[in-house]
Amino acid sequence: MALFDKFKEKVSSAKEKMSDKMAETREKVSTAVSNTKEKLKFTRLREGLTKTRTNLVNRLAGALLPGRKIDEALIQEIEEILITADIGVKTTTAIIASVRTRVRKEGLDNAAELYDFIKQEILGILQQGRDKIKSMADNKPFVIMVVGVNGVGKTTSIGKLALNFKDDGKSVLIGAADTFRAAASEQLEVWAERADVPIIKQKQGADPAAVAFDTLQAAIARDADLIMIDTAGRLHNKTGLMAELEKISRVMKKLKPEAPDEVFLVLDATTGQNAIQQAKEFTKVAPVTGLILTKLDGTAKGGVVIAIANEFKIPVRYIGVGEKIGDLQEFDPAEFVNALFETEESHSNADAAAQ
Ligand SMILES: Nc1nc2c(ncn2[C@@H]2O[C@H](COP(=O)(O)OP(=O)(O)OP(=O)(O)O)[C@@H](O)[C@H]2O)c(=O)[nH]1
Ligand SMILES: [Mg+2]
Repeated sequence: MALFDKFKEKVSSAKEKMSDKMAETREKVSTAVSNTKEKLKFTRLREGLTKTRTNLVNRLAGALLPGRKIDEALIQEIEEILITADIGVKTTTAIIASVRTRVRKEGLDNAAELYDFIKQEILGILQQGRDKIKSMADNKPFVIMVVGVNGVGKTTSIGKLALNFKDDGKSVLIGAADTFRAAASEQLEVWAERADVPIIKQKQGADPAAVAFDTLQAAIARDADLIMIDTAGRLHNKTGLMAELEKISRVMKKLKPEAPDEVFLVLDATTGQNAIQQAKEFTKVAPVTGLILTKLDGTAKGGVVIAIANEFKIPVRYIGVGEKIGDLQEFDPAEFVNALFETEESHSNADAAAQ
């Protein structure tokens, strides 16, 4: 009996050791998977920003050569690079003013020393307004309404976001409140299928506010974490369409007084300064709480993200770096700046500056 008990003890201690080992391995695998995911995400971002890097960062690196003297001609050259990279006159003027102050105060004379300074200035701009980001916790169902002009990427972004949220373990419902354009809800349905999330829709021409109401009602009944409402593309000067957005919000408030919790304005980065104009007009008439910048992969005008963050103090929440479902990334200012500035030139400049 005693022998049997000893044997049992041995087996159970071996089992415990094995399960400890398995837990350890599982943890190692999950850390490795999440590290790989992070690396892949960064690589996609880096690739997506290639054209903007060529247009902005490589030109900056070319001007801020180690040993080059800091003089008026250099400062004007930097100014021109920033403006032509779609950072906008207002934001460029602010960056140049900081550059001048720094040069004067610290008596800098080596151009390479400005490279890192400009990178930090840009990071500071991108970090503005981020303390206003609302938490989704204890706020079920969180209501996100997505607005913007035609073709900027509203529907596509909702599809990609649905997958992001689902991957985070959230239950999502999407509402096809673009009842205006033919085939709009079918397009959203394809995305919903890809992300494997339910969609609430009505026939073309139905009242968008009724679709939004149904979606929120279904989310409450199903105890869903969040809903996203797709809306028809509209111009800020079309009063009927703008009133429609207001009506969607008003109707949803009957079910959840604080709805919509977020209004995301989608802007197409390839339109450069036009995107700034759209943001100006939309923020006048709609309570925009966050921005989604799409199509950064196809453009050298990615500098517009910096201009928009500076002018509107509304946080950029997501950026689109490709057409695939995984290509909408949560915007992280530090990651964005690192991906943008990571060039061969930047390393040689930093090395030279350190010497
Ligand atoms: N390359 C690239 N293409 C994108 C991105 N986001 C959206 N697109 C493309 O932009 C086009 C328009 O996207 P939609 O999502 O239909 O735009 P929308 O704002 O819903 O358009 P309307 O409903 O007509 O107002 C599609 O061909 C998308 O594939 C992106 O980040 N990168
Ligand atoms: Mg659409």
